[in-house]
This record gives sequence, structure tokens and C-alpha cells, in this order.
Amino acid sequence: MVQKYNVSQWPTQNARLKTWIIEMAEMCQPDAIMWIDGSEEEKQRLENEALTTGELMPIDQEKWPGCVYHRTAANDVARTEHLTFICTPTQEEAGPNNNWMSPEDGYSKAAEIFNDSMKGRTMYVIPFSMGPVGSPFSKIGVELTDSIYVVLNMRIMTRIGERVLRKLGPDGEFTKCLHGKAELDDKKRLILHFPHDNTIWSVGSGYGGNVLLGKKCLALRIASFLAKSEGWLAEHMLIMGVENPSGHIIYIAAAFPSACGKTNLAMLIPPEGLRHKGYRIWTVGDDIAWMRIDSDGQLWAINPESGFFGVAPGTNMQSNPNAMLTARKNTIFTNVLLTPDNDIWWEGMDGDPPAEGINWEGKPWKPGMTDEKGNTVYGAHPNSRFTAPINQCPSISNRTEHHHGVPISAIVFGGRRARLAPLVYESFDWKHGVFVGATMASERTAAQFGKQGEVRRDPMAMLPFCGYNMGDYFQYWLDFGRQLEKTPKIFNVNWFRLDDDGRFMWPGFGENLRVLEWIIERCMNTAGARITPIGYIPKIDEIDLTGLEIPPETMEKLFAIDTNAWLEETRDVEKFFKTFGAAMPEEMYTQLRSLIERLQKN
Ligand code: O2Y
Ligand code: MN
Repeated sequence: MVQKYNVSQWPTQNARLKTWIIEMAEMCQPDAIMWIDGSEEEKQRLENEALTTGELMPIDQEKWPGCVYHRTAANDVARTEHLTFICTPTQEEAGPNNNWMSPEDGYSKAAEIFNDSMKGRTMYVIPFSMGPVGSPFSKIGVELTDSIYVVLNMRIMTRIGERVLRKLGPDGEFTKCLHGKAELDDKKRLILHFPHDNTIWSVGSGYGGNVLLGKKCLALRIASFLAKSEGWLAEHMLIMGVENPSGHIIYIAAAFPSACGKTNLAMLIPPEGLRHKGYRIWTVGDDIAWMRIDSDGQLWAINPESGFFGVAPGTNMQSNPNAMLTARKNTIFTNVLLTPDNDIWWEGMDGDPPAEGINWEGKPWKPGMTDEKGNTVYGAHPNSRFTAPINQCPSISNRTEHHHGVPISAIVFGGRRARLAPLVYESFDWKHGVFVGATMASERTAAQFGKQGEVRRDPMAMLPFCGYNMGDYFQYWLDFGRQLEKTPKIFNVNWFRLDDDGRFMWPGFGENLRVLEWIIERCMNTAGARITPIGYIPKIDEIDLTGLEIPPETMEKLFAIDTNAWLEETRDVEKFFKTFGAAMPEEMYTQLRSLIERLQKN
């Protein structure tokens, strides 16, 4: 084994790393092991190989320089939450928010699938850093994979290669990430996290969050566990800087459930009506924030990623020009439509759809096609993606490589609520803010699978990503707040309130800056507020509506608080809290009772 893989030539002195790779290779039996150095030459070589085998497909290089196309198996197009497990000694530790397996069962079930699964294939060794290499925030991982597509995605999404290995040194700690495609069979697919072993095993998938193990698996599930024991926060949040007219930049971290426009907000372009004031937005990250309390007693954050894994459908020069410009070159497109002239397209892209193409399933496609049941046949899968380097984003912050990150003044939670939540409100204090985050919820849209309008609770947008019991997570957030000397203010926003005819009352997109303006002015103590039972809300004239035609009655409705609807909401929240049993902190029930009292007094 040692000779077969030329172990004496491996570019590391880290004995634990070598032993682990040998152990994994003994199980998976790859024909060869290749170390990824992160060089440009290596990228070209791997890309050419994948283009030859069909793992990647070429697209028009004049229109899309440096870009390639990949299609995944039709049964493998999204994260598979029901096959994702936290493997801790007890189920209690994983909590009701996670699927649980014992570590013994996890390792043995996955090993059955991994056994010999890389025969005839190469195992690539990707040393990667989440966060700038060497930053006190950063964590090193090593992903073993038999997929060139994974290597090329990891190259964009994380910092990889020799410099990471050098930083790891002979005895550095790393997260052990093993990925194998195996048979790409959804009956033999498992995404397993072993927090106590700092280990992730993913088998049977070739898609996104299941296989780019630095992302959801390490940067959220494993990191949330590490963060709790090490005293920091790993959160499912975008990070953005709002530069105000005097040139001061206020940084915000924000959590939203999916389909609430997180990437669009992170790359917002100021609306015409506010541009004269001189606002600018600086994008630090669109998905994940790692946050620590620095010696100044303030919360500082980095984006551990170096790329965007953005959803393609609906992205266009209107909804998110910065995303479109970011993805113009050096981007991997997954499961979009391929046209006969090697162009790409997705639903909601600018311009007319092409006359024909090959869709995400590899089948001929024409606009307006329906299946035998009359359902729309999509050109691009609704979860089709672009993987693009963050440094190509026109609004990129110059702080993304700063080892200390950015200081966070506001934490913003949000959801999609048709009738309940006002456009924006501010919590009374940190504890109330934790309650606001813990009660976050979204209503399903027509585009999502399930019953339209059904309320899905997703506390802090972390329900699928918290690597331990969420009751303990809320307690950790409460304790964390006590250590902050300069505490960020916590807000909630809802861009999605509907009028009686079912139309959005707020225009959203770039106009959301008008709400952010109030938020940052609250952080600087330059804006007033009205006190309500649910928190502070702006006085109507404190939202600058220059250039927008929203009647005052609509603004009133955007901020209306329906006491009965809120009381109804508290009953649902109580039911949800009870699902966490004894792990739910008493403080959360105290907050709930206080809210009920304030509503009843109203
Ligand atoms: O379906 C996937 O594998 C990707 S999910 C994803 C991708 C980028 C950012 N966020 C998410 C998410 O599910 O929150
Ligand atoms: Mn996400």
C-alpha cells in the first residue's frame, strides 16, 4: 500500500494526515492518489481531463471565458437532508433538529459503500483553508475525493493547495473530509458528520452541499460544534458593509431561510432614488459568517469561503447585476440549459429563452414544454448553480482577506411572512434578539415543494445546519451575548408582506437599502423609533422613500401589528419550543411570556 501510493514522496510531514489518508485509501482502493497543489497548471490539466471524459462540457469561450459546464445525475440535484446525519455518542446531543446515528453505525454503514468504491479511479487530496490562510479565525480541512468536479469547485469556494499544507505543518489539526461518488445511487448515499472526531464522510452524491465538504458540512455543522467549545459563532449569514454618505462603513451579518434573496441582498446595488446620497454596498460573503469577540469586546466576522455557489434561476441583470458580472468568467455552471451553439441559459435569465437546447436532465428542450401531467419542463433545474470566485464580484469588500475580518454592528434575521411581520423591527436587547432569531419562520411559496403558505420554522436559518441540539445552541447564544462589551443590535426584516389582493407591498431588491439605512442609523444612534409589543419600529417618515411611490396607507400596512395574529403566532412558537424538551433554555419561555403580556396589554 505504502509503495503503491508512493507515500515517501508525499508533500507533508504531518504523520496524522499520512496515516489517515492511507487508512482511507485502504478502504476505498483508488488506483492512484494525487495531491492537489492549487496551481494554475494543475487546474488546466484537470479541466482538460474532465472535458475529455465528459465529466465537464465546454461552453462558448468568447462569451463565457474560462467557464465550464457540469450536469449531475437526475437523482442528485440538491442537498439530501434526510440522508444527512450527526453521529454523536447520544441522540440527545444531536437534538431533534438532526437525524442521528451512532458513530459506530455511521462508520460501518458508510464503509460498506466506500469499500473498493475508488477502484479504477484517482483519489485527490485537497488541503483547504476555510478563511484566509493563517487567520486566527481559519480552520484547515483536507478533503479526499474521486471527483475532479469537486476539486475544481473547492478551488473556487476555498483556499487550497501547497500554502495550506505549509500552514498545517507537521502536527497541525485538520478536519478529515472523505467524499466518494461510489455508484451515485440515492439508496447508497450518506452525508455523515462525526463532530467528536472532527470528521465528515459523504458518499453516493456528486452535488453541491453534499460534496463540497468545506461548505455546509464543515463551515456550519462541524464548525458550530467547534465554535461552541471554543467560544465563537459559526452562522448561516451573509456579511455586507453599508458605506454611508460620510464614507463610514457599517457591517451587517444577516440570516434568512432559503428563497429569501440572501445573495441578492449581499450584492445589493443602491436604488436610483438613494444613489445621490452616496451609499455603497461592499460584499464580504453571501452565505456563512464565522464570528469572534476580539480584544475590543466587539463582534468581528469573516466569510470562511472564497466563492459563491449561487442559485442560477431568477438571477439576471435586474435582480442581481453583481452576481451576473461575477459569473461572467472562470465559473462552473451546474445543471443549467445548454444551447446548440454552446451557450447556457436558465429560467429568469435576461432576454428571450433560446429556441431549443439540452436541459439539466440531458434531454432535448423547447420553451413552453410540459410533461404528460401538464407540468412545466424546466430548461435549468430550479436548484441549478454557478460556482464563481468572490474576487470577481464588482462589489467585493477589500476586507475579505483581512485576518481580523470586519466589525459587526447589526445582526439581521428575516423570513417570508405574507401577513405577520412588519417590514423591519429591532429587538429590545440581545436576549430578546436571540428570541427573535429562534422564532424565525418562512411561508412556502408556490415554487417550493409542499403546501403553499405553510409556516416552516427555521431558527436563525440554522435548522438544517446546526451540528448539535438547537436547545443548547440557543443557550450558547444567550451566554455569548453576556461576553460582548459592544453588543450588536438585532433586527428582523420581512420584504414579503402582501396586500389584500396578494401583491407585494414592498418593492424589495435594491430598495431594501432604505430599510438598511434605518438599521445602520439605529446602530449609530441617529434614528428614532416607536416602541411596540414586538420591538422598536421606525416612525414612518424615517424610511427615506425618495424616488419611490408608496402611498402612506401602504407604509402603515407594512408596519401594522395585528395583535390577534401575533398571539396566534406565540401559540405556534410555544409548540415549536417544546420540541426541544429540557434542552430549551427557560429564558426563551420567559421571552415568550413577556411578548404575550405586551401583546395583551396593547
Ligand atoms: O443544494 C445544494 O447543495 C446547495 S444549497 C446552498 C448553496 C449555497 C448556499 N446556501 C445553500 C443552502 O441550502 O442554504
Ligand atoms: Mn445557505
